[in-house]
Amino acid sequence: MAIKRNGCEGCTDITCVSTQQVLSQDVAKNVKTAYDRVKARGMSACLFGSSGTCCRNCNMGPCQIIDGVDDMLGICGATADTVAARNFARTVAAGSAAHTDHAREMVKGFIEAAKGEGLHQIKDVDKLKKLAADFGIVTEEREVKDIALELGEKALAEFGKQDDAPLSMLKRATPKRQALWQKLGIAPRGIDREVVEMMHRTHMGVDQEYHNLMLQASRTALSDGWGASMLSTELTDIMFGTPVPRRAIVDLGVLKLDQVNITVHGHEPLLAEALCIAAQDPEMLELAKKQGAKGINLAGVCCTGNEILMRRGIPVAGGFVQQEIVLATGAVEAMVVDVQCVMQSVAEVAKNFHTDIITTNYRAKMPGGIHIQFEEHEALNSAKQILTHAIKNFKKRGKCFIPKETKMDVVVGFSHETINTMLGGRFRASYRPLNDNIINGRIRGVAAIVGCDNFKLADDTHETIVRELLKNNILVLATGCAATSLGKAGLLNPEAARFCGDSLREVCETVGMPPVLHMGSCVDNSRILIAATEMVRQGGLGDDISDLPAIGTAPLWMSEKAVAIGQYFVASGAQVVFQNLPISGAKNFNKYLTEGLMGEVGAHWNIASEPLEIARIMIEKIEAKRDALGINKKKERVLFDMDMRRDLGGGPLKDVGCHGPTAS
Ligand code: NFS
Ligand code: SF4
Repeated sequence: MAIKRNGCEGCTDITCVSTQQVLSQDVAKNVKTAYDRVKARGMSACLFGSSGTCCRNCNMGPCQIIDGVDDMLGICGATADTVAARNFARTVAAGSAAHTDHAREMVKGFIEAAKGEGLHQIKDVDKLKKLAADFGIVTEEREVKDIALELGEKALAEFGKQDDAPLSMLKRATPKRQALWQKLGIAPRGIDREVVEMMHRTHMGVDQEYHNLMLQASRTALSDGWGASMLSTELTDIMFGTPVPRRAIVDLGVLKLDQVNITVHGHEPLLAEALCIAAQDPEMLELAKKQGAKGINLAGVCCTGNEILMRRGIPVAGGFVQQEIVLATGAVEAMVVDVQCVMQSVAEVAKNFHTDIITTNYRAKMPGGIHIQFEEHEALNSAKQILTHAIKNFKKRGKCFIPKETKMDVVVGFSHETINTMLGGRFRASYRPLNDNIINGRIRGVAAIVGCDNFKLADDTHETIVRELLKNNILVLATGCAATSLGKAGLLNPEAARFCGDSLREVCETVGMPPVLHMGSCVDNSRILIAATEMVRQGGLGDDISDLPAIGTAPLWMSEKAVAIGQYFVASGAQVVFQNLPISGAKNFNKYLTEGLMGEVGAHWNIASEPLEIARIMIEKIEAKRDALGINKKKERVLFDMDMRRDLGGGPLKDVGCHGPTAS
């Protein structure tokens, strides 16, 4: 049920229960949110902007192009296809740049950890050795520290690499995919280089052929997915531990009345990890006590929240669309932010309360925020300085409202490694049982639901799509804010098996796993690339990602990063469905993205505006892949043999004891 806000005539309908509860309170009555601003602006989005045909790449413009109308070319003669393709490619470049800069920080933090300097250590030595092997590093009879240092330096070199050899981690892709990238000339060479070349080629008067522009857009996106993001995920796991299934809670009810509430918002796990460690420091706990608080309650927002949720079980208060609402409770002493997806409005909302917005990264400051630079080389001290500031705010807390009832149990922490043991049991760790379940039809296929949420569209879009997929026995992988919203909807716990079709329900119940597997932050979409490749390698489902009965969607995409992710999925052979893309004003380019790419990379973009339509497309594409693989012939039930039952019974999920929404 949607509500209108108190005292707000024109507010948009809000379907999220915890958001409704907070905004209908007196304490939030002066808070203006993005929902209000969306409503106030109405549907007045610029037609040229939303259809992709506005160009301001030089000062002869801005030019607004109408496809097929001679007088409405750019001053330079640029056509609608060229302009839309350049804009799209720049979006991919910006998204990739965001992941790249994040990843670079992680590599630098990793090098410090390898040197034994600073707060963090090497936690996952097995994973370190595996990744080192991809970089051709000798690991036998060597100290962990030496391997890690060599790996860190080689990883850092991937960013500035100037030769034309492909990035080291591309070797992880299927042989067929690697050959295709080589043939098309889109195997990324240096991570930074691809973004720079993309910006150059979209400069006025350079690349004016949309197919050619898209080749570089693919190469740029691949340098993100198989380069920056994958490096970031892997090195973060090595440093902070590879996620394993664990229980946690999400939604605004995770805030605590009697504790100092500090929300961590943004993306880089170095800061968040340091805060987690500092929050357990006796000195900090003592300070909190002195201020009258019973403890320090850290809660995540957006992807930084997903990082510490996955590895530490720290609760997530909300996703992207709830960043203002978290503050509107009046119960937050400080929101500590770093980079990406932090709305400038949080500083405005905070003005209504005792809350401070603490910016911590020199790249990202905002008016009204307090800047305390987070120094990685003295991470603990930096983190304590930030916490001290927040804790001292506790006494100033005035009236507040925490929607205590709205919190949901989740089971999270499904790294690509976990999937090996999840269905495979402890006797034979592999993707074989997953593949077998897909081949025998119990699981029809795999859908990845990733990316943001977005004020322009209904909050429950993810839930609507996923429920439909589950009914159709499709296993769902989730990351980013999509995962948070599915968690809030109760779909990330094993009880949600009841929403599945019979055969998927049986699989989930046998193993005790949720039907929606939370795989992490948006950077962790690289885990999905690895998981998909592992499915191919296991055999029986074709010889490339493009053969798998698998598909992705980012239905509520907001950030440019989501477009970069979509493009690296497509260039890796996975179909994606988005709710809209700014390409509709360019006929040929639109057709190329939504059809033509298939002939080149074996996948293309799909666009559908309604949630159920998105689900329908996903189901149809998955079934079509099954037909092509010839695995739709045998429809009869295949009973588990003894081996399989034993394996399914012995998986690690049993140890989590994950059953039901019973958060306290
Ligand atoms: Ni992804 Fe994560 Fe959320 Fe979207 Fe932003 S936090 S990196 S971009 S909004 S999912
Ligand atoms: Fe106009 Fe061409 Fe300049 Fe773009 S590059 S603003 S289309 S003149």
